Amino acid sequence: MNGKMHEKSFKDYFESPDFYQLDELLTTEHLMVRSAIRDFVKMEITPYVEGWAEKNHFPKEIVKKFGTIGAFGPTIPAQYGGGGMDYISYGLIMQEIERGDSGMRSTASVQGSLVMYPIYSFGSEEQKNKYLPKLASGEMLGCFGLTEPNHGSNPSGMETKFEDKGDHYLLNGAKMWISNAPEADIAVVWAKNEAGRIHGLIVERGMEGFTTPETHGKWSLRASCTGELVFSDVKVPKENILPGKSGLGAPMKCLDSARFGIAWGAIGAAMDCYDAARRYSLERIQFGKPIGSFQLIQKKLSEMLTEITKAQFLNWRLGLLMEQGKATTPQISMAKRNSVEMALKIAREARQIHGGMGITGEYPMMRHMMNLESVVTYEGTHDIHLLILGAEITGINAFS
Ligand code: TGC
Ligand code: FAD
Repeated sequence: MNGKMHEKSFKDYFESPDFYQLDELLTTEHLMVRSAIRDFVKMEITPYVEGWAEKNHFPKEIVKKFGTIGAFGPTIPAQYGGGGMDYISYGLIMQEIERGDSGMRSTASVQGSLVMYPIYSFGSEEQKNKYLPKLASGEMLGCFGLTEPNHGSNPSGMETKFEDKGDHYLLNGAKMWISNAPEADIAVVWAKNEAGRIHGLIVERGMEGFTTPETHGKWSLRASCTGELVFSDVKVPKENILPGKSGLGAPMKCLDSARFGIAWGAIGAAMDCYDAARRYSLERIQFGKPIGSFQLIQKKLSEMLTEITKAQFLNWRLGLLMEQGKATTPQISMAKRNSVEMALKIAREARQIHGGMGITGEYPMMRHMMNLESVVTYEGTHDIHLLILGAEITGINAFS
């Protein structure tokens, strides 16, 4: 099915707030990248996304389109097909895509941060040349398998394992809640060897014993596809192990990059809700006046703009720290946690400003709100990020 079959005639009037003139801190390249992705989202995502979400449809054709506009692996060097851009550009791309839909941003951030990043950072030269250009162009779609049915917040307990069989590895186990899985051509899978050490393996669709059943019944991220990865005696060629890093630190390093993308992305969802509420408050007349003239509505809008502005600055500073290689995991946790909580609150308030109309797909808030319930859970739940911060503050790890 193509996008047109799910088309609804939505006109996208989005205008982004820049209350503290943060744009002056962005480079010409940043502004160009943001404007290109914003135009793309207005043309290719927002007119259709309500229809996709309503029908729980992942528009596979978006993958090649994302490849064309450079949404996959923006920070990966150009020699491997990436954008060779900085982290603020990456953040802005995620912000604009999630302004359209969190599920669309999931597709892009999994491909860039959780598939291309580990292959680029821990892969062999052969692996980089084989996979990265195809992933960057959207010719290939990837997914990242860390979470298991019995191990979500505590991935170090994972049960998926591989044995060295001389000329290949034999992989057994299962991963759950994996974005892109049902449509992915490859999976970066984290599994333990005989000694209990975690390694990354590249598993390709078509390998015998490897299946990717779809997860049905989601009320969230309905335009994104989610599934399981099931490994039943899968023979993985030895050249498919990522040689550069092992241990839990390897997948966690990928998550640092992906969580950074979410911190920016969630602001996009918040901006979309705020902007819709601002416009509605000027159009909707009650008691003979626009509802925007009532103090309680103005309070809601003022608080939304304040929170968006604070989050924009936190992310911008984090982008610079990422660029300098100085950003820490707790700093990233703070930004991810702050942005998603802020976006969820704004989605709820913006929905209220729309009254009854707010519960329909005529406006984006309910879809963003439902999507954000996944965003607040994946890549570390809200409380897990709180505990990562708590450990940083006190020096005491609440997990152990
Ligand atoms: P802990 O003892 O803290 O650490 C174990 C080892 O890992 C190292 N490490 C890191 N290394 C590099 N970067 C990081 N960010 C790291 N975090 C941890 C650490 O140094 C240690 O290494 P070593 O050599 O000393 O052994 O681990 P713990 O067992 O206490 O677990 C806590 C932890 C960190 C796993 C937990 O805080 C956590 O983050 N849980 C959340 C799990 C999670 O985020 N899963 C995400 C799955 S992927 C996903 O959701 C994709 S959704 C994508 C989409 O659709 O957009
Ligand atoms: P649990 O870990 O079972 O947590 C349940 C509750 O217990 C949470 O509230 C949690 O905060 C709390 N809790 C757990 N431990 C503690 C503690 N020590 N102290 C206090 N509270 C605690 N994973 C992937 O690997 N790849 C993907 O692509 C991917 N995509 C996803 C897409 C979607 C739509 C969703 C919903 C999830 C996805 N995930 C993916 C999985 C996601 O990362 C996990 O859902 C998340 O890490 C939480 O794990 P869990 O669901 O098992 O919850």
